[in-house]
Amino acid sequence: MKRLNKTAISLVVGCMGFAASAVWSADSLQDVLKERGLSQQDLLAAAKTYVPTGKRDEFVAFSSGGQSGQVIVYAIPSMRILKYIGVFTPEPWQGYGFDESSKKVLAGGKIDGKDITWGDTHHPAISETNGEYDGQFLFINDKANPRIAVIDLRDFETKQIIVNPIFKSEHGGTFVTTNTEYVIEAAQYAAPLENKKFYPLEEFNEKYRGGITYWKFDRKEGRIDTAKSFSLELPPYSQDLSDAGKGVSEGWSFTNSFCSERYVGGIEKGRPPYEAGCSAKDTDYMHVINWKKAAELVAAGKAKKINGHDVLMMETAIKEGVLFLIPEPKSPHGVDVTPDGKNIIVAGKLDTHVSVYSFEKIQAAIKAGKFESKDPYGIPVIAMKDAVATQVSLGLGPLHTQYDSKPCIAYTSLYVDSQVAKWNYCEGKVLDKLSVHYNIGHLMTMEGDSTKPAGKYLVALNKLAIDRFVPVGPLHPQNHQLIDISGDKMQLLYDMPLPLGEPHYVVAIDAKKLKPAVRYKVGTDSRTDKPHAGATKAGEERIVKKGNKVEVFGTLIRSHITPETIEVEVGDEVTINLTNLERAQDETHGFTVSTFNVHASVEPGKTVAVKFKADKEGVYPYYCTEFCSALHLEMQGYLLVKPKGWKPTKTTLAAQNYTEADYKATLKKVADTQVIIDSVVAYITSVNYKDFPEVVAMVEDAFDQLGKTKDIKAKHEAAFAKKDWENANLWAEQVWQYQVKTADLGLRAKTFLEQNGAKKVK
Ligand code: K7E
Ligand code: CUA
Repeated sequence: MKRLNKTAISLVVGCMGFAASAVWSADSLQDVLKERGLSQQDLLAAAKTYVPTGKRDEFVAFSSGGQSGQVIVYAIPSMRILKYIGVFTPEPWQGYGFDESSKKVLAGGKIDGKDITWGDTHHPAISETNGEYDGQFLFINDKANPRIAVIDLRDFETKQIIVNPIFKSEHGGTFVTTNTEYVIEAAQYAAPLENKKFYPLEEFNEKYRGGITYWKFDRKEGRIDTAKSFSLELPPYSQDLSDAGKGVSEGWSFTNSFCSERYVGGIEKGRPPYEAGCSAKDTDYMHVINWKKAAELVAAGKAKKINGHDVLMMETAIKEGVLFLIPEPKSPHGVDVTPDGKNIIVAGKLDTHVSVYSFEKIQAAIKAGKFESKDPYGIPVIAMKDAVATQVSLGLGPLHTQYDSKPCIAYTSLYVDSQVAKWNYCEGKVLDKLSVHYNIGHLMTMEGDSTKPAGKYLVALNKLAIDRFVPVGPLHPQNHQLIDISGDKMQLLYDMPLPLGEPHYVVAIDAKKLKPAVRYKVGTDSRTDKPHAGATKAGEERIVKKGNKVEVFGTLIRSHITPETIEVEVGDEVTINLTNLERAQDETHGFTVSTFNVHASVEPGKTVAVKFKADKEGVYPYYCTEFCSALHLEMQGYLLVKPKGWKPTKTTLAAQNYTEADYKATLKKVADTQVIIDSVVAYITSVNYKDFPEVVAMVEDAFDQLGKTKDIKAKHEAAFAKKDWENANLWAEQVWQYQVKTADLGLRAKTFLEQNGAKKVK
């Protein structure tokens, strides 16, 4: 921040007309401000968010993509979008849902045997170690079709989707326990827990249930272990958000509810709607759960199997003292445990107050057996006065709370007021309010739900954008607003339109904690993290035909696909395995075959398979879909689907007319290019390039490319000896192609070294 502030100050000083150095004269800056109608405040905000080319952001945010079923990755403070991660929904660019391995991941999300190709994602969560973000995994839920996904942050790919075996919808997920032992998922709309079981709404109180699932996360495998996961049966109160205890409250979890009235609306039956009946009472219930003890009870065999899944029934949970309720005012939404785990902050949507619950008081009441009543299911209810430390009136429609790096400081979103309230939960004091645009839902501070919030910035996730952006039709973009929270007063910095919605929650991590890979180990199946059965080494490309099954073992490297012709018979089942042999950073190749609805994104080292039935005779070009090199367009081939029993009548390809002069001209081009390569190599080896791992990788890759010219040189010389000008010329051209790739890499390495202060070595 210090650095940014300094930049900002010098810019402001510059625009005030003092002598300014360098390229931007005071006049021109002044002109720009005037021309664009910008204030000094705007300029300061711009300076705090602008990240110049080549520089990187400080935090990385993972936003729910709402109904898109994806995750949106963006950077803070620039708010530049970095990636969309396909999660519950196919994502064509990444081949997600168009290649075999990713189809399997998506198939994990099938419900009752049917594909569900959208998701209502709400709450992403980053894996934690000792309550701090560790940057290894990301989890996210699907509210509509109760599912959870696991994303590995080594490659930002979705690895697993699992379906909740007993819920029909959910909301209070995903939230992780302190060491990511469990991923919490709470139900939303009550329904019978048994699958495909009908009970009439008249039996709502008896047969409909809510619940919470604790998904066991196996960190070593990087997957949820469904067999070791369990749920807790809960009353048919609409369970809402959850949070895991930390510090003193570790081992416990907290889940809100609304509509604890258990109201069943029905305008068509003359009954007032849900919204009336579900907000009639002054309070709903917070569920307080000792998950550690619940897990022990399940391990001791005290759970009941429902749909093959361990469920700890309410009766057992009550008897064993793992489940309690506390009233909370009125239609609560967010429940957020403070970084030290001592307090739980709850906001009631229809109440101006936030309530600060004390974990210590809750424990004292439980120990003393001090309960004010029992709910209709026999769950002990702790009196609010025995659990609440303080209540603070913040404004209309308080929803969610996040924490600052400064002790006792919290930020709460005020939906109705369209404001963010900054307040002190230890002293119960409001400190500042800032208007946002408009109707804020969640808000998020950097690592703000961990035990070590990083402060600095806050993002307001506004439900409405209304007038903020150039109109794009009745469906507006979402508006994420960046707010500077480093000072006493909050400062609005930036409006980011998000074109994918509706995002509910977002989490942001210090960028330095993320350690994503730049390439895969050659032959990796990225969706299983294991070697791919179709992995192929250079020179071992082949086409294997067994009956009507054709399997291609191919490779990709700039700028060709091997094989370049695939011949099958109509009706054959075709599997094309492709391994990207590149080692250079960002040398991704894409792959598709015309009209067969397959696509693969093959990053360096990855192996991907696409599969389809060649059910129509014809000629289908295939090609690389990523602009990977100068000869990218030539990275092509033909799938020939022949009629059964077809015999060729013509056996030679159309001839070209190359001459000796063509061959000589190509040789000259080769020699000239070699001069460039030699000079680049001379530069690189004259400096300490070995101190730059990025350059070492590029140099290795460059020599790989150049190494291939040896055999090919032998081929053009052999053709030359036979006066076969066509082959002599074409093989010489191929030598040149490898040289071009070598030179390209070499020049990139040279530029990198020059820009990063490489030093001469003797
Ligand atoms: Cu939209 Cu957390 Cu699902 Cu609140 S939730 S706003
Ligand atoms: Cu490979 Cu384009």
